[in-house]
Amino acid sequence: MAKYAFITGASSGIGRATALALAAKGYDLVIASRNMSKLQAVKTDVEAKCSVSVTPVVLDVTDPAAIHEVTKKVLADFGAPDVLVNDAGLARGLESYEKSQEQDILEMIDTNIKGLFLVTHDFLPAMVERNTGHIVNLGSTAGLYAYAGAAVYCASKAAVKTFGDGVRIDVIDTDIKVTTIQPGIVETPFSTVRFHGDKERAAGVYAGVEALTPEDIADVIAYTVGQPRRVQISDVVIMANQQATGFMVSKHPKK
Ligand code: 8X3
Repeated sequence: MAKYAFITGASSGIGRATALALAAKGYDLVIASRNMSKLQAVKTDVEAKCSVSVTPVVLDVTDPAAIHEVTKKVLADFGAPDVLVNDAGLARGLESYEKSQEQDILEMIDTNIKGLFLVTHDFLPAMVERNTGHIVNLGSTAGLYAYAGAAVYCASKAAVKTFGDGVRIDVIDTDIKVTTIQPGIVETPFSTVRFHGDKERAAGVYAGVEALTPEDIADVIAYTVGQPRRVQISDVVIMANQQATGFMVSKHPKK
């Protein structure tokens, strides 16, 4: 097998775009998400454009036993990943914290924090053993700048940022790289998921804003991954042009 990337959250949004971008750079892929039919569609898209091998695997990162089962099989079949993209993540709700739902709080923590930490925990020993590999974690501008109605989401993305900084210290003697990508407003199914399927409300988030595209972020990830051995890009913050801080966007850009 050529170099390969393991990508969580790969069936849509930034994860899907990253699969296409890394395949275009010649990486074989193991793509993971909860939905096999969406993964199969990504595989078809990738294979139409690139001559790489694509292996879809069903994985719910909120289920530690499922993570262990999948990572064990992937390590046995493919060895340590050359690139691990921890993209699976979500926001739920945009209410004041006192009005937020416990289930939403737990789902964000289980996915954005526990899932990402455990996937990394399962792969890292084999990466250290091989003394190579690149971990790319999807944080957010929300992890740098809190905004109203998103205390837990913002805290979870701050955890991703700090986790990456900590792991980078722990692997300082190795050739392993750790990068935290912190995108601002990107037009993906993110807001529809946040609003529990309310597409109209989700569309309102992006109305009147030239949001980033998943491909904008995937290009940056591919650039980060393509650097020479000596270069470790630790963090990348990417905002839309009419954006400042986490959730502040202008819907009245100067003409
Ligand atoms: C998503 C960025 O600003 O839409 O992580 O919450 S924002």
